[in-house]
Amino acid sequence: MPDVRKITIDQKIQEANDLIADRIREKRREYNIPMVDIMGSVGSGKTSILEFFAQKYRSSHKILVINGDLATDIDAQRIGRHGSTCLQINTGRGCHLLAFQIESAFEEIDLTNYDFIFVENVGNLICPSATDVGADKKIAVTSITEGPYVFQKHPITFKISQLAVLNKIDLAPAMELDVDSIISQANDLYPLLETIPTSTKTGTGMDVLAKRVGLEPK
Ligand SMILES: Nc1nc2c(ncn2[C@@H]2O[C@H](COP(=O)(O)OP(=O)(O)O)[C@@H](O)[C@H]2O)c(=O)[nH]1
Ligand SMILES: [Mg+2]
Repeated sequence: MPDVRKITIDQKIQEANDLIADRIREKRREYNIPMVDIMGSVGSGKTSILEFFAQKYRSSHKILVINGDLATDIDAQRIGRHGSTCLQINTGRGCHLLAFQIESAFEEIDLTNYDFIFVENVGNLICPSATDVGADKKIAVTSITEGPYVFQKHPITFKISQLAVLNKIDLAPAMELDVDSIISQANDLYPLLETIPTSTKTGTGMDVLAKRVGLEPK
């Protein structure tokens, strides 16, 4: 009889990650700082949303952004210009952030200086959904320029998200797409998920989004 053993490394790595994610949540509870993990394809508007918030809430909130990117610090630089602190994590080939990277980022800063943390995860709508980075909420951002099928094609991502964003609605006429019908399609597919239509260019929906993520005006 051959000695064949199945070693579930993936599960162990996942368990180790989840322990760190719980530790992150515990630490944030101590400091009373909410944290939101923003997922979405490259170009959907994640950084633009964070720039909008950094600018709008710069005098009322102390926002920390942790940016995941394969190789550059372009997004951190963009957001940093609006006054938020940004910590850049380059993942190389890693298609999503891991909890230990967030925990290491926390070691670089004094958490008492912040009252809200955003994580901009690595740009894609698949891998980040599988990993807990210790946030309170995961938000899935898609945009009208990605076409009408994104909600259908990413069931896991939208099922595990607490909130979804359909960004770039100002471009709906150019895309010949109807925002209401995409939103109602999303509502039919994921009845428990709220999908907020936004445009970072016109500001449409951005106040609703801020409220839902917990960035209340102080
Ligand atoms: N027309 C339009 N362009 C947008 C909107 N939001 C972002 N963009 C543009 O889309 C491009 C990608 O946005 P970015 O925030 O870098 O996306 P990310 O890769 O998800 O972080 C940039 O050129 C933005 O100016 C929007 O609501 N409307
Ligand atoms: Mg970005």
